[in-house]
Amino acid sequence: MATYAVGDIHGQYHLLVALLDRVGFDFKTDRLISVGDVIDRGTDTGLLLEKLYEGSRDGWFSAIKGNHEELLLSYWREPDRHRDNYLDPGFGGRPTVEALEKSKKGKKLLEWIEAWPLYMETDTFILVHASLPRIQGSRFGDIELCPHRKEGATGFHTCLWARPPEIFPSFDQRLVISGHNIVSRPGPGKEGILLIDTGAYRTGVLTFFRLEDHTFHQVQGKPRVQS
Ligand SMILES: [Mn+2]
Repeated sequence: MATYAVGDIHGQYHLLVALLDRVGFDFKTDRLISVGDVIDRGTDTGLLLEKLYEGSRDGWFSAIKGNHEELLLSYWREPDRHRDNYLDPGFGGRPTVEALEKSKKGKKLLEWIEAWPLYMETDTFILVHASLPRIQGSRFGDIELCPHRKEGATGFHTCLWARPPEIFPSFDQRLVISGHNIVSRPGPGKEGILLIDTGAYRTGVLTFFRLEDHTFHQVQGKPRVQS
């Protein structure tokens, strides 16, 4: 039995399938946790979401939210307000919207994504898409702050949008595992933070980190993105 954290997938279904195969993933006993940004950019976002939704019902898949999931949900609630940002080709929301509109399960998939938490924790790890908040010493711990921490007028959530140098380790010595900030080699970008997003949608490299033995597993292929 193994638990894998996977970096930002961004619709690269074929890379995920190849990597699950490479590690010999056992769908009965192994677990896969996404650090967010499952959707957008990739042409196969719809297929990916349907498979992972089944995976969550079967118990082998779970995910935390990324900034792309947050903006999708904002767009769904207030399309006029968020259309330009979400559907901007640089952000890549269009294939997700098209897939959800086409899918019979569209509404179910959205409700499922809405239920993804902002972070997950174990005795030794904390998974958060971008970063834990910087504040410490309040009556909340750093993790408890995550759902509450908003920045300024933009409303951007630190846990989902933070960029270096504004990324912070846990204050309780647990290892933080994050995506969002692309690295060419996965590993500790800064003490106490493990960055595992290898930019699959543009590099074709998707990365798993196995929690039990701290090993990295990768596959390289051709990215499939909407042109
Ligand atoms: Mn991100």
